[in-house]
Amino acid sequence: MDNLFNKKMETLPRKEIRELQLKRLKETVKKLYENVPFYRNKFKELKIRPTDIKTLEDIRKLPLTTKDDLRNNSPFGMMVTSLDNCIELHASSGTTGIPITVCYTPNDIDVWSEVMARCLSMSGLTKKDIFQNPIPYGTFTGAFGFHYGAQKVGALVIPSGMGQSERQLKLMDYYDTTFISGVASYAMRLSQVAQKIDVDLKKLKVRNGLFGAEMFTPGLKKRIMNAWDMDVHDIYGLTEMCGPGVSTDCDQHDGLHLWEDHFLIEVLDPITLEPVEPEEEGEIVLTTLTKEGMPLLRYRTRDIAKIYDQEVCDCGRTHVKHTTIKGRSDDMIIIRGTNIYPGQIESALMKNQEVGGNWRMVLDTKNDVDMLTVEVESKNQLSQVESMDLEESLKNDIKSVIVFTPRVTVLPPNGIPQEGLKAKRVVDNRKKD
Ligand code: DLL
Repeated sequence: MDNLFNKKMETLPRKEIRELQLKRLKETVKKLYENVPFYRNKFKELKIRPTDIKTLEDIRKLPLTTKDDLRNNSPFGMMVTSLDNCIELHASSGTTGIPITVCYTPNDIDVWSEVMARCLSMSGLTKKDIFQNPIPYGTFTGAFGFHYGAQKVGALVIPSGMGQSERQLKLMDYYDTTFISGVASYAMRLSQVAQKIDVDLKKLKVRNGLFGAEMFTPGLKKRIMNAWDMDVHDIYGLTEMCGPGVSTDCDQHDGLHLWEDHFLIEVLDPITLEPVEPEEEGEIVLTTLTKEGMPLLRYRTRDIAKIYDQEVCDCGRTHVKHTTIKGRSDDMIIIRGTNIYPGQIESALMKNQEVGGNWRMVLDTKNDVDMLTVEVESKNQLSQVESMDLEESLKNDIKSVIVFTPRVTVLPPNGIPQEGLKAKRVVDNRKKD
């Protein structure tokens, strides 16, 4: 209970959470209807008015919002307030080249700092910590979200930015950094660099890490914990909501608490768009409840998870918990009739202690048959025979989760090219008809 940043709100009885959500949902709906032509038109198509929202269940009457809707109204068409009232802009680049742009009012920044402070406190951050933030400071939301939240907790923030892994490790040593943040795969990359330059991570003072921004399986989490000898928490978020700060796992490490006073979660079947049964897996759909700049109704995240049907967690928090994100529905690949999520492959790989930090799936077509090759770095340099043995055993491990046998290629440490901020787990070179 001592790591609650905002005890009143984090332990608010569920009945009161629901009352607050309904009040805020009604306000959000009214604002959007009055100010955003996109939503007004949708309401007209669906023949609904803001006053039709009388209960939380009525949310199902409201239109869904997709990434394409945001792109079609880019950059500022979905805004509720004028840019004069905004003080910061962030964007996610995505794959199509049209960025999703979000502008924040001063209150949006306050709320973002608050939810981040809750996530960081939940992960063990206190004002005594030296907090190193190895994420690029730019239009990506990651660095600023952590920065604002850590300052709100009162920690000393080192805005070390992205890259220059050797420098990051030297700063950790020089300033006795105790807490680090980042993109999940970067923590693993740093540990590989440490091994290369003979830095003993266990001798550093780093004892806590909070990572996210991409698929983060329990297997990878355990890896990072062991490599650094630290406690690791998982943080989820997306630019469209605020950035990082939507949810984080508490010390129970069995699900991420989502801040329901600011975000309303639904889990829908991605095909029928109907709610799934309790504790069934589906797509997370989020509605902002307190956003001023660009509130969104029923935003389809494409992220797959399930929520636990639980009133109060052992940590004392009353906010709903969801499982780690299994993957994005658009990352799911179908090969030889089998649906595969990259997370399934990662879970199989991470069980093997000889596997290093990076891996990817490469798909191509040979004689009109889809082929899957899993490329994986070994932890240490291996002989040819050792590599072949490892390939054989990984083939079997992967086969047990995806039913058919893929090709496996073991590469030396750092053998997989690293581009961009987030790890690219799927390279699809298949012939498209
Ligand atoms: O990645 C915000 C963020 C920064 C979160 C730093 C956590 C830490 P976007 O670039 O808009 O924002 O990407 C959002 O990343 O829809 C998920 O698919 C994925 N994602 C984010 N956090 C997690 C996580 C930031 N903990 C998209 N586990 C989301 C799995 C995650 N996937």
